[in-house]
Amino acid sequence: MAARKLSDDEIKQALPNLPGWSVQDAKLHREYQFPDFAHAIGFITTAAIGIKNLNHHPEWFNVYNRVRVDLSTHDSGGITQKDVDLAHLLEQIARKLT
Ligand code: H2B
Repeated sequence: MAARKLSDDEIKQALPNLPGWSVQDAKLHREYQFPDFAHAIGFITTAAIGIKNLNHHPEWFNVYNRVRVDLSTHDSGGITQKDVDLAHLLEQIARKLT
């Protein structure tokens, strides 16, 4: 069964714990900037292991040292707790690389 879509209030409550994240086009959004390309790719490959375990996948776009991330749950048509959990996972990994 698809995860439950979070309400606007629930999303508003989650955002203060995710500095740098916002809602853009009904997705959790953040842009990371790393020291260089190797760190950006390091972020993507390190995160891939956790993403595989969560079985929840980001939309992301890399240009040189930047990675733009957009999270939503396609099966549910919006933002769910899975997206919030994935955002926290990405934060933990990015913190070590920025
Ligand atoms: N990732 C995202 N972002 N949204 C989904 O709805 C989704 C996913 N669905 N990863 C998962 C895989 C689903 O297809 C499997 C069957 O759990």
